[in-house]
Amino acid sequence: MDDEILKSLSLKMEALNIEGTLEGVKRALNEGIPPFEILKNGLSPGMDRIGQRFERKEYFLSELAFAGHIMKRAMDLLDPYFASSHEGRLGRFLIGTVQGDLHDIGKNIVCTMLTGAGFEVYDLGIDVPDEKFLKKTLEIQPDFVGMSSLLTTTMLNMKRVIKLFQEKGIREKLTIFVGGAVVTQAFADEIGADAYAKDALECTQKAKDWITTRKRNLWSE
Ligand code: B1M
Repeated sequence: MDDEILKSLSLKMEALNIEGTLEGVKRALNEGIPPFEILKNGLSPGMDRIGQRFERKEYFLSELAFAGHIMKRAMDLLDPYFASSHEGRLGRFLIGTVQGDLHDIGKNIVCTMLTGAGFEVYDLGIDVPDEKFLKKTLEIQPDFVGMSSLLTTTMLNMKRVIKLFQEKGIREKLTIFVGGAVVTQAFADEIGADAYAKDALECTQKAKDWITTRKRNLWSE
């Protein structure tokens, strides 16, 4: 039954049927399907197929943009569920989408889930220049810096930011997370990030694990 509801939701999303998608999300919530399941097995597969149709030139940029709009409206329905737990302040997490990249839906979900889990999140938004990551890092001294990238053309900008932190002598004070559709564990290792997360749930879980095992503020050392 859940599978059917989620399959139907993904097809509504793929067809860019905004009313059907929002109704599908509400129906899934009413049926008690966990919000992250709705995202992972309903909305995201629909988005993936939209991307594939874009590659096959069946959809164009206007459709991609509309898909982004539908997804944001769907997330308005899911966000309250992600933000519902309060575990206190776990640590400070600075995050942004790297320079040249305008995709923010996944990054925003990561922000919502981290906030819901009890992290203090500072979101720099999209198309964030390296210097802006550095400036805010020096200002707020976060435990974590997270970078998101969805384009093969922008993923290497993550490496540049890490290099900048190294040059300024603050790399070791930070736990650096990277993620986004094109990023892999191998790439994270290659550029010297501390952690890769495939989705918002894994990012939140890994950040929690990290903070509970480390238990100290590296900026005060
Ligand atoms: Co774009 N786009 N897009 N797009 N777009 C992709 C990414 C693409 C894969 C589509 C395709 O061709 N199949 C392709 C990239 C190919 C590549 O580089 N390998 C692509 C392209 C080519 C482009 C343009 C270049 C198109 C053009 O202009 N010709 C252009 C680039 C603009 C730019 O950024 N400079 C472009 C533009 C756009 C829109 C602006 C129209 C719109 C984005 C709207 C917005 O974000 N506000 C858009 C959309 C909607 C997509 C697709 C269809 C959907 C992205 C999305 O929101 N997914 C996408 C295809 C796809 O990804 N399947 C595509 C849903 C979201 C929940 O998933 O963002 O992956 P995701 O986030 C996940 C995880 O990745 C992870 O957690 C999230 C969920 O739990 N995660 C992290 C994300 N960040 C993390 C950070 C972490 C940890 C985990 O730690 C810090």
